[in-house]
Amino acid sequence: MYGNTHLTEEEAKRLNVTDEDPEKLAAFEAKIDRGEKIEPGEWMPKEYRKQLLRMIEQHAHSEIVGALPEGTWITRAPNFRRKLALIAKVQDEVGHGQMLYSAAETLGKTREEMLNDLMNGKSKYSNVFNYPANTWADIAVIGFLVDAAAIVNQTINSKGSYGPYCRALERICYEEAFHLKQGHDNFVYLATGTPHQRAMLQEAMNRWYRPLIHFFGPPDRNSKHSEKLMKWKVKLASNDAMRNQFLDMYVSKIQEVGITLPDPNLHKNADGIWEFSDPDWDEFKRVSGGDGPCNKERLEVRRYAEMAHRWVREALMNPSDKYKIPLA
Ligand code: BYC
Repeated sequence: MYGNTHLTEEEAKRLNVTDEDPEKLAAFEAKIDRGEKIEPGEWMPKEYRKQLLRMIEQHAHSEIVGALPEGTWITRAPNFRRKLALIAKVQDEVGHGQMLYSAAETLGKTREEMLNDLMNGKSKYSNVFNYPANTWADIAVIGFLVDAAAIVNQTINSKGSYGPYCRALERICYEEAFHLKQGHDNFVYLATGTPHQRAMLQEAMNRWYRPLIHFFGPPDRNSKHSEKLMKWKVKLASNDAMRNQFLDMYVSKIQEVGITLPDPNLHKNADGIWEFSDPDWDEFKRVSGGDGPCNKERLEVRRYAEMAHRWVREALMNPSDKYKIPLA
């Protein structure tokens, strides 16, 4: 055993904690085992901090980049009510990014450093936001199913071990529940609409099916970080378990309105586990590694926003005469 922890020497090596103080490590593990939260400023293993930061930062980037595909449809929403709902949703997503950047900052990296790493391609964000939103039906699929997938992931992980992340996730899930409802309403409206609307929705569903399967990360056998993250209760279910829960909850809701999924092998086996064809994990690697259909465009928009709005940040951070509006 490693010190008085529950870890074998072998496990301690895999978790990358062999240079940590075994007493402190044992107390940290006991706290997590009791279901208590770790709070900023408390002792934590370096690897826990590193993994948490990576995951929360990626999540924060996903929220603000994720606002872009839907954001492009605000000016083209088909009517006033849809436009209002979409504006509110996109604004929420950016707010989620802010909450998550604040949670990540408690781990010692500044917001500026995180945004720089997003723009220079060093940090990842969710694969799904590197696909185009070609038609209004894409907005229905994103609002209903990307948000549903996110809720599955976030509801599970909101019971995790790091206080600031869990509190942010609880608040995010509360708002995502509204996003899902408006997405579902839009999805059902198109599915039960004219033949053209149904065809448009089916075409969008066909394009989003694989990115949605990818959303939960690589299969467990290829997941690099799951062992550590699950050991420390940052992730409370594996990638495959979350993907399975999503399929369990949503395949029937898609099919009940007459929309099909483009995989003839998608079915639930006798053990209650969903099986599907190989969803092309090479595509997942390419897209999450920077070479998807919209990666360049997404990062260019972020860089432009950073440049065009620099003066606002400067005015807020360093109020000086330069930005004062002369009173008449
Ligand atoms: N996309 O070891 P693994 C939203 C990477 S936004 C890209 O299994 P882990 C919304 C992974 O980073 C909410 N990359 O990783 C917003 C790792 O690469 P690195 C989005 C992915 O961390 C606007 C490698 O693959 N949700 O809802 O144990 C509008 C190996 O993976 C992805 C989140 O961000 C991916 N999908 O588990 C609408 C959830 N998956 O870092 C909606 C927070 C994996 O070694 N994140 N990779 O280079 C998580 O829960 C976990 O990070 C994951 C992956 C389950 C995604």
